[in-house]
Amino acid sequence: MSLLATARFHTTVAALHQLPRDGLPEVAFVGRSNAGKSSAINLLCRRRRLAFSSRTPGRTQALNFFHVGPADRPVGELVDTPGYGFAAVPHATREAWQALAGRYLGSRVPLVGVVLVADVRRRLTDLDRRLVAFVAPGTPLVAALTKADKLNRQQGREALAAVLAELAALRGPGSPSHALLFSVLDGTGRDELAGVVENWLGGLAAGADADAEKKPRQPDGPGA
Ligand SMILES: Nc1nc2c(ncn2[C@@H]2O[C@H](COP(=O)(O)OP(=O)(O)OP(=O)(O)O)[C@@H](O)[C@H]2O)c(=O)[nH]1
Ligand SMILES: [Mg+2]
Repeated sequence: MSLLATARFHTTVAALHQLPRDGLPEVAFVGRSNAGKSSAINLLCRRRRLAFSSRTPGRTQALNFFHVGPADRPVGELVDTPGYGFAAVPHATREAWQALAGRYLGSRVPLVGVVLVADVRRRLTDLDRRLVAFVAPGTPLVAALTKADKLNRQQGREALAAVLAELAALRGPGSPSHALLFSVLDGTGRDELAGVVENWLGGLAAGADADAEKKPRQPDGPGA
């Protein structure tokens, strides 16, 4: 079984002090309200209603954590986050989320990667750019340009190229950034994004080498 197929609900977090303290690597899914974050998590994990997706924007109101890995020994977390940019959310709620998201994305040590989910038809919006600026420079980020089924191939290619260029400019050369087309309707990008997320989480295939220790860092390698 693939690592992501083992995903199950772990916990909901509404304030920073409630964040898990187990140190497991986390991959966060962020993006505008209704962009398709919860749908993307469900497709990656091959589950229908693991993360709740909905036609009602603003449904996800806190950080929802999902464990992956063997049942008795989770090896990582997927984190579904509240969408931003939904006008009907009260101002105070919006401010609270921005404070939570900003501190979470900018300083959370176990955060090993960020999936920015964006509607391919809108590309990146100002709110997405602000979000990208929150992410610590060393944290890798991939933009999943979802609802790719709504565009033809040429339009999709153009959007992808534009977002790749913009991310590179926004984040600078030292910050790993990538983008891909994605669709929950036809499965575009599913395997590529699953590979990226599993790689961030340590590349452990659940079961196979789940008992193996993580390789120690090269003593004289970068970051030693
Ligand atoms: N056509 C199409 N629709 C999609 C795709 N992904 C998501 N949707 C639809 O977009 C709507 C919103 O999806 P969600 O996954 O709930 O979006 P979200 O980003 O989690 O939204 P919030 O939790 O409110 O921030 C739903 O009606 C989904 O069915 C896609 O790839 N293609
Ligand atoms: Mg959601």
